[in-house]
Amino acid sequence: MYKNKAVTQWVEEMAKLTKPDKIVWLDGSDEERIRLTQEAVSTGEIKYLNQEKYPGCLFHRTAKNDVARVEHLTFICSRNKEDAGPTNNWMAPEEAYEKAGRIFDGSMRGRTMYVIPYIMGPMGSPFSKVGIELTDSIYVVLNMRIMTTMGKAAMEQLGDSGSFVKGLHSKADLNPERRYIMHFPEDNTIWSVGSGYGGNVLLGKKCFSLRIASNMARHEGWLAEHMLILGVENPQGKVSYVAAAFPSACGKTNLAMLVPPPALKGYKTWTVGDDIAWMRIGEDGRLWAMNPETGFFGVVPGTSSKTNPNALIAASKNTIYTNVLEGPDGTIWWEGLDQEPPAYGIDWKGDPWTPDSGTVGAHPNSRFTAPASQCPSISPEWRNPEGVPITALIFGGRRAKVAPLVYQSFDWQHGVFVGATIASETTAADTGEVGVVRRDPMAMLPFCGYHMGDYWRHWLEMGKRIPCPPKIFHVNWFRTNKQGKFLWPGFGENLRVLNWIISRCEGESEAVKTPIGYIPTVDALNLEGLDLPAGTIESLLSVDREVWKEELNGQLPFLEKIGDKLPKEIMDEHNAVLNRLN
Ligand code: GTP
Ligand code: SPV
Ligand code: MN
Repeated sequence: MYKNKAVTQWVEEMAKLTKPDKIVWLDGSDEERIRLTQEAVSTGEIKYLNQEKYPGCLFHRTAKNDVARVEHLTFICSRNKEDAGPTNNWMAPEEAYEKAGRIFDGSMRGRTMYVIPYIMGPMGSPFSKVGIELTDSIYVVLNMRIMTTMGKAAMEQLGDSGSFVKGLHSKADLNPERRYIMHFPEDNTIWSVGSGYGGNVLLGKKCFSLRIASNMARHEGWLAEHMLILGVENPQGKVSYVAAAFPSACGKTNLAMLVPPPALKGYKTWTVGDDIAWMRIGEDGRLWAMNPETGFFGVVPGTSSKTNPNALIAASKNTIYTNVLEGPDGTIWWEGLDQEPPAYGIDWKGDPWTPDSGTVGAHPNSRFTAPASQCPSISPEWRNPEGVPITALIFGGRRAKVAPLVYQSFDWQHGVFVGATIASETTAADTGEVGVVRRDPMAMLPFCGYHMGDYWRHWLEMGKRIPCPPKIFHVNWFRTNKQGKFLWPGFGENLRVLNWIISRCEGESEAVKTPIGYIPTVDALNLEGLDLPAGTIESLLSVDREVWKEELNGQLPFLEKIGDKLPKEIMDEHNAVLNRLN
């Protein structure tokens, strides 16, 4: 079946390096899934959850020093350092191959190497791309089965072409001192070693679909973005699609699965994707977005029947749970679930836990891997090979102060500036410190595989090439009051903001022009049935001139860091806001 010469040669070469006991080529069949699951269960790598309560669900705990992406160990290994830019770690390709190669050398001894051919994007779509991941982890195989179209279908799509992304992964000894996530954009190659955590090892996701794909997109004239894709159907049955970029653990999955509040009668929402969007200019001159993944690798804590019922249903069967609290009798629990915690359990570290332990049971970055097809709100268009046409692009972040609930940019160039300067408080999705405000342009700081200045230039050029570009907005669900409580109820109620955004694109709703952009008038937002304390909406929509001047000042060190490649247009927009404020 696997006659592809380029693939076999490369697999042989990698096997020579890693020295597995055997090589297993995966076909993606159910028989194969069952066999591998049983094998991983027999070694203790994964556990079956209570099959009556959670049919088809599995549980896995990663090493306690291996529970999130590791930005400080992630490298872009372009030939020229300049091409990785000032926001990425860089290593010369020869040095990187050598350094990681030493860890890969013999790392699969006594283990099996699994060959996972996979497609990012719908099978047969001209926009889909093939990758092959070699791994010594069954956990990775089982996750890739959910997150991508893998096996025979992918080899068929590849045919005898040599055009595929080469991904090599080994857990090696899971030593954080010997852990690297290396990207070689000029070779379409990813080498990941020493980790077993999703974002570091499911190579189709961030490594391929963002870091490598952003490089391809730049040269081929499209966009690979850290964006959810959502359709909003109005009571007349018209569906408008938005794509939104928020930094990791800042609400993409939640917005993608939004359930309309009862007060907004007749509205429906349709999930197309929750993390990644590949976007191209369509024949009709609009921007079309496609979700390259087939599953959700979602944050578990905070997921409840109140916040995200669709995620709970999507993850109720055939799902892999990683680093949640393990309760008695094959049950699980996490912080924020609307169910009492068990009287005792085993926490994410593998230690005994009770509700009185004073520590969290589930890691804040514990994750579910669930098939997208199981989501009740999954869009009928989610596998459309062309994708869906985008009406609005939305940027956002976690800002306790400063940013209003929503504002609209004046035009594409201003919108690119808004995206380029988004800032957010850091979360548990990376191993670094949590809660520090950092600039995270387009929510791509950890995922842009090339120079940030060139990336902004690419965005600016795309704007000139799209005949009917989407309008660009900014949202912030996380503004707090003096007591530190969220002012906006968020979750399903965010539809009220989306409706304003969509009607702005249709030229229908009211806004006030402010120095930072268009902000809704209080009456333009439909707040029917929402019981907010007096003055809340005014605070949410307020822009403090002095605070914004500070914000602009705070952008300068980051903009300076971009150096010579900082597009003049970005600085022009920065100065224009400053002038409007003065
Ligand atoms: P990644 O998978 O890391 O890219 O994260 P994500 O952007 O998909 O974030 P996700 O939707 O998983 O949300 C992360 C956290 O933000 C969860 O704890 C949510 O409960 C919380 N959150 C999401 N939406 C809202 C909102 O509208 N308001 C508030 N207050 N919290 C929210
Ligand atoms: C993110 O951190 O943005 C994620 C999770 O979606 S990971 O796959 O770890 O990157
Ligand atoms: Mn993400």
